[in-house]
Amino acid sequence: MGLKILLDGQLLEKDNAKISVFDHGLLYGDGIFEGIRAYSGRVFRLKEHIDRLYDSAKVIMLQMPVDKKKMSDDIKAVLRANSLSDAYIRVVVTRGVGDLGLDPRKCPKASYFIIADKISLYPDEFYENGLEIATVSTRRNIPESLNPRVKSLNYLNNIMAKIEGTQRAVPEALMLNAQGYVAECTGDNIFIIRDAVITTPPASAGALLGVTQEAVIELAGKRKIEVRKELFTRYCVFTADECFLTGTAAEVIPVVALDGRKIGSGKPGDITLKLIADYRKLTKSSGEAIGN
Ligand code: PXG
Repeated sequence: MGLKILLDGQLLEKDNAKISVFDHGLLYGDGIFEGIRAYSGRVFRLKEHIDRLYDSAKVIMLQMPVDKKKMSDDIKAVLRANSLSDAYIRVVVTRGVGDLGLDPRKCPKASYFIIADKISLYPDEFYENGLEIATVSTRRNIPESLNPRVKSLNYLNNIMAKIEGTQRAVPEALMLNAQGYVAECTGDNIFIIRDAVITTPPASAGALLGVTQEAVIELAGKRKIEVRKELFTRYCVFTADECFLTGTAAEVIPVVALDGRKIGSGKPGDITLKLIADYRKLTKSSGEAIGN
């Protein structure tokens, strides 16, 4: 028995879960998605992911095919159908089938599918030794064109940056906004720490408002560490004491160098290590039960 995918409300074997070549999600990247994780039979921050998905839909004027409750129930149903308690979940909503023109009015019904699979984790050494990252020349989309807060199916901006990062042999690439301020990485938010104050760019810098980012801000607050959401430049990353990235897949991961400049001691910092531990505890002790 293979992996079961939920497509438009129906559970199907992976090989039978297919969408049309006329789907505008494929033809134009017209759609939205979420990447969510389940830990020990519980979906982490499900409400936050669902809210972000429906906010993305609203911004691109996509009529959601189901309501939030049904979407949440379907996510849990896919996990149960595949007997997964620790998983990576991908929720995709496309504009649906239309004609070859751009006009979304020709797509009468949005499609959605949910994939839940085993999570492929980053190697342990990334967490123990930290990452070396590089700034790439591809700038993050300007919010006036396509707001990076919308988690749209059009990820070419990030993919172009990822390609540059790969050419430079780094596991993550740092993206600046059009003004030259630090925005985020291709699939992760960035934090820096200097003199025990944590700073992360606001979404208005041209970043996705990360669910992990928000969780880490809460955890830092519990430790009474000051957190600021402020614009900063590469200079501030070079001269930081510590740096780390956050994302659903990566969780909290230390960064020890940017563009050949060692950050702080060149090793994962103390506050970063504490937040990694706090985040791991949080993922194991919270979340919405999948049920059985
Ligand atoms: N910024 C961007 C551009 C993202 O795509 C994050 C930040 C982190 O957000 P969350 O809510 O997950 O803390 C993301 C995450 C991957 C991958 O393979 C990551 C994302 C999407 C697709 C793939 O690392 N999104």
